[in-house]
Amino acid sequence: MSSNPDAKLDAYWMPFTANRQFKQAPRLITGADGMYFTDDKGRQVLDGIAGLWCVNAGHNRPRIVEAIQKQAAELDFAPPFQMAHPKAFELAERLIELTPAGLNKAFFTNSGSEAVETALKMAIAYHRVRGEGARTRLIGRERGYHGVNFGGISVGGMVGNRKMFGTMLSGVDHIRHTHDPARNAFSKGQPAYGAEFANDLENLIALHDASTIAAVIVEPIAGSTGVLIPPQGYLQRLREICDKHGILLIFDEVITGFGRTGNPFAAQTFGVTPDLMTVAKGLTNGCVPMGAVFAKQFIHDAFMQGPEHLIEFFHGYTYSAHPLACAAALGTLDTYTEDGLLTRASEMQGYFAEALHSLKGEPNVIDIRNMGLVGGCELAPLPGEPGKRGFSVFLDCWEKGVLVRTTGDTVALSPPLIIEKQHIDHIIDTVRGALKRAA
Ligand code: PXG
Ligand code: PLP
Repeated sequence: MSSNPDAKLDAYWMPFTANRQFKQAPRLITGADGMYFTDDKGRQVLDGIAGLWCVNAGHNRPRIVEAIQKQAAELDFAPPFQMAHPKAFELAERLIELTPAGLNKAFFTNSGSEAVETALKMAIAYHRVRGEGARTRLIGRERGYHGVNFGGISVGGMVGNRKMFGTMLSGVDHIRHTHDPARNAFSKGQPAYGAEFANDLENLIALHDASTIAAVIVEPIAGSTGVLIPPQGYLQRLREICDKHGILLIFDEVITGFGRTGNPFAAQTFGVTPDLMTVAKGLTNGCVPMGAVFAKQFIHDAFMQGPEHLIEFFHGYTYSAHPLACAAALGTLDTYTEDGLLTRASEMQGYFAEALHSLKGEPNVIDIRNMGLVGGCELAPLPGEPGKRGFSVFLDCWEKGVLVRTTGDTVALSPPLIIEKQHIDHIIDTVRGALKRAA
């Protein structure tokens, strides 16, 4: 550790980490700039996953750094309940210029997980304020990731995130995931087969009755569970079914938001507009924690009744619209706009897709999936040891100077949107070497 070589590793209980393994051979990052991290040994490591799907503009961007520094000296904190500061309004206005038409109210949180809880509560409360208080059920999807709080793990579909934590929210059900390698393996972009998976929602409506269902939440592209791209027509079908039955559609765009798929939001790429949309990560380029929920006007307006001195929505966080986060987000939006980053993935996706799909035929590669600047390369698991081959590829790439993410036995890539062709080549060559060594 460069700053303090004597620092101990005991006290920090690390999140989503194999703590004992990590502490035997720590991987410590001490700096970052552009496409690269610096580690504690002074090595440059190419960032293949935008930190953790969040540093979309690359690291250490001057606009963002300056915005945060200036804000810290000007206004450290302002209470967000019954009070506000100007940048919160400015940010909301700037954001709704980018969101799909109709999503024109912004509610701020501090993370994707909190954005999800907020959206779920908004959905249930929306029905209630309209006199449909029986609509309390929430529908998620298998292999969904919606953060780690109780609502999110309840609608989520990652077994590891659920099995340890009891019974979670009641009244939640799930539609099937759309991963169908038998029909869709090695699809480029949206797979051709599987729109009919959306009809699962009709089955759940037949079972529970629409009058008990508040909302459906899905990621347009499932990121954390291995980059699952929606089949052609699938999201459209979900939208139709929700409309038919008065059910709100929530898109969780925590990963897909802010340029990942070649448009500001995946809703625009896929041409389907949800009623509520959650974001985080790229909102501040990962620099200060922040999330948000975007709501359609009609949802917001349903709350705006009753005496005007009363609070309409009993929800919010001490740090909602924190001044530092707002400043970071404004600096981030400036950077995205100046560098054309919110559409850059559409320019780079062809090259990225070709490079990624060139891994077909390497040892144990059983599927490759891509959209915009997100990609997944799925490996056959080691017999009886799921996840181990993927993890060894992750460690090998790190040793060779490239940071990738593995989820189970899928290698996930989501590089900063400033990526150039030579970086793509470097990432893919490194993964290729690791795959050969993991054979
Ligand atoms: N929704 C989605 C779709 C996400 O991808 C969250 C909510 C929660 O966001 P916060 O900010 O509370 O972490 C996420 C987060 C991975 C990985 O393994 C993915 C996420 C977080 C950490 C790891 O790929 N996504
Ligand atoms: N726990 C206690 C005891 C609190 O007083 C508060 C907020 O005032 C919270 C939790 C919630 O914290 P936050 O608003 O940062 O989510």
